[in-house]
Amino acid sequence: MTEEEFGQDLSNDHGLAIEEARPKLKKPPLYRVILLNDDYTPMDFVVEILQKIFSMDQPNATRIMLQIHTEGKAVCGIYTYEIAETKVAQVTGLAQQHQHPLLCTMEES
Ligand code: TYC
Repeated sequence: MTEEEFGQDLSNDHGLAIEEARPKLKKPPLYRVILLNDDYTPMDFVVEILQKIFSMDQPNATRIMLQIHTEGKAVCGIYTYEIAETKVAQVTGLAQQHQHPLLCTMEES
């Protein structure tokens, strides 16, 4: 079959390129989990929370606890909504069990 018969010249793209469809993966919104200072929660308890709930080693946990103590608050981690919500609930639960007034909140990052 000649090109004349087939009716088109497939060897010339006239400068047009075909782009592969990109998968539409939206990044989820992220949330900062924040611990607030108070006058009564023991420093050791906060260091333990930072180690257990926020997976910090002892030097980092101590540094962040002191930052909260001196500056009033600090970001302890950044997570997707459900994970941030779970961290807040875990901290709040542990604080209540031990009757400490420690407050933990989250805000969109
Ligand atoms: N300010 C508390 C004290 O002097 C210690 C503390 C640190 C409390 C961090 C809460 O998120 C906090 N015992």
